[in-house]
Amino acid sequence: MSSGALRLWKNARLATFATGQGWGLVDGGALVCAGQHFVWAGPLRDLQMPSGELRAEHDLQGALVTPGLIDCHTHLVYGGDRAAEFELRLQGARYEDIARAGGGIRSTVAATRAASSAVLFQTASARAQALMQEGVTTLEIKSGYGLSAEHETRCLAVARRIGAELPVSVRTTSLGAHALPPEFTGRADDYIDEACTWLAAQQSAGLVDAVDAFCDTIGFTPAQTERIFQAAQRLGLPVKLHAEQLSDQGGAALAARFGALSCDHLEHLSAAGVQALRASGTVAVLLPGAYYFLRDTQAPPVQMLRDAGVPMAVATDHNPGSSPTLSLLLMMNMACTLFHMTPEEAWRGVTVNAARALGLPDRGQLLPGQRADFVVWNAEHPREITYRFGHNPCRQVVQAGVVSNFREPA
Ligand code: DI6
Ligand code: FE
Repeated sequence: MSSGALRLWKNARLATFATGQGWGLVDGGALVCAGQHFVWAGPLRDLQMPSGELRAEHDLQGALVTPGLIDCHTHLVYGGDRAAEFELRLQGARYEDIARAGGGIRSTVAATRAASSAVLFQTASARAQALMQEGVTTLEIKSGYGLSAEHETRCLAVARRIGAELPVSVRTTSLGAHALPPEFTGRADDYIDEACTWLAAQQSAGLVDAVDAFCDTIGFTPAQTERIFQAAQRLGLPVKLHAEQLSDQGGAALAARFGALSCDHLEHLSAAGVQALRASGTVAVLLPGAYYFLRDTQAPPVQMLRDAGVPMAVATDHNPGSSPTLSLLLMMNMACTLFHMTPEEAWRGVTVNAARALGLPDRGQLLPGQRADFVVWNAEHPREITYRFGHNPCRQVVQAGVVSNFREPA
């Protein structure tokens, strides 16, 4: 455990999300950080101050503190927007039909390739900051709008730069198998062959933490997805999957065979798919923003996932086509209203289970040894934060033991 200068936050109402303890509420709580980690998280009255210089002491006067929020599924780096496509959909055009006609993801690919890296960084970091204003301290960012060796690498480098320059942890995911780029029309297998070859260079440049694919009728087949997964597995990279969003392709069972960290979307997940996720310990990442914005009517099978004990996470899926939201707090409310998750499930979905979906066991709970990522709220109980919507009660964010933003109490 790191020692040295200590920082103390006292008189907090902690929601620790310790395993098996519900909210894990602790009144009169204290947090002590040494460097980037907690050395104490629990009742102030039980605190035995570790040795070391006490550099700062904050009295939170009873305010609620939770773990920092984790947005475990975003596509933050892209050029342009799809507001015109939204209008077309409102007039009756279907998302899949727009995609098949060369719009959709492909139109964002054209705008992304045309944008300079400076513009991609500036727009993506503004989006990251919007998420951080609500208490996000860890963020996953996928590529997938470059779809060539050069442009995928550029997008992953922009994602890495966000983690280097802003007070947020970034995990990068390579999503070359997001859509078929126009130069490969009619040659999806050739494209997959090529995309598999990019991973080693991305990995040696330190640009990739996991590999993802879009397995669906407008994406790639299970056989093509499997080839991407085999390439990832050869490099020792963990996999995730956009699975059963628009149709049931058996993607969850395929991903489970590869020990996937997560399967995401899952509106069309079957009972067999649920059992496959259970057996492999894969996290189900639910994305109410895309369900809402595409005006989907089939919700993911939350009760089956709950009954099977599959851990559930919740994320924004921020992207220009199907989920242009920048509010993880709103997604927590929607996970409850649209998917019938409980407020506590929604909270675990953006803390401890989101951490698991990223393969990060060092965060998501307020416990000694965890990273000192936490949020001070203008609220008395975490359930209030899932109840209101379009409201941001985030007062203060601490990331890796350092105060990273401050807002006066409302
Ligand atoms: N599913 C999604 O919801 C995003 N990607 C995917 O595979 C949407 C991407 C887009 O429409 O731009
Ligand atoms: Fe997505």
